Amino acid sequence: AQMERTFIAIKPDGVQRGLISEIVSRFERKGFKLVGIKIIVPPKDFAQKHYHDLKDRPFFNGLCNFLSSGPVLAMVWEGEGVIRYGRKLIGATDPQNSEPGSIRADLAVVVGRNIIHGSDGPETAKDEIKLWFKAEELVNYTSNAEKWIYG
Ligand code: YYY
Ligand code: MG
Repeated sequence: AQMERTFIAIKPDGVQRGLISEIVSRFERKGFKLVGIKIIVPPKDFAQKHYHDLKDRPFFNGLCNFLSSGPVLAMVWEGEGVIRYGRKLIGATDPQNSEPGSIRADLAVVVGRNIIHGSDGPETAKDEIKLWFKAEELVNYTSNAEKWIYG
């Protein structure tokens, strides 16, 4: 299997709405492997680093204020194709356009409160994992289910 890792975060709205287990279970049941997890309130300057690509957008300040307004569940998930497929599980940025069955479609209504973040490609996955986690916070292990998931 071509194992890769992606950064997934449940934003303060998802945490406050009690959606942690619902969202974690969707990645877990799919067959992806959780290799890092923690809950933190990211400071504003940290949120600005995380969303630096969007610094010229009109919603940037509100977005960073929101991300740092409460606890965020930060995770690293591993699996074959997890970067691209994680984005499919999450759904389109605006929940009004997300495919039914996706997390944002099923659990959110507006773009500014779309409850979850996922890295959008291999480079951002690498950068975001490094920003949010120390190397020693990520674990390497073999799940007994892997031979049944990957054959
Ligand atoms: O990667 P993704 O979260 O799907 O969208 P981005 O284009 O990276 O934007 C990050 C974040 O910004 C989005 O999840 C909600 C917010 N946002 C917004 O509030 N209004 C927009 N028009 C676009 C994005
Ligand atoms: Mg993005």
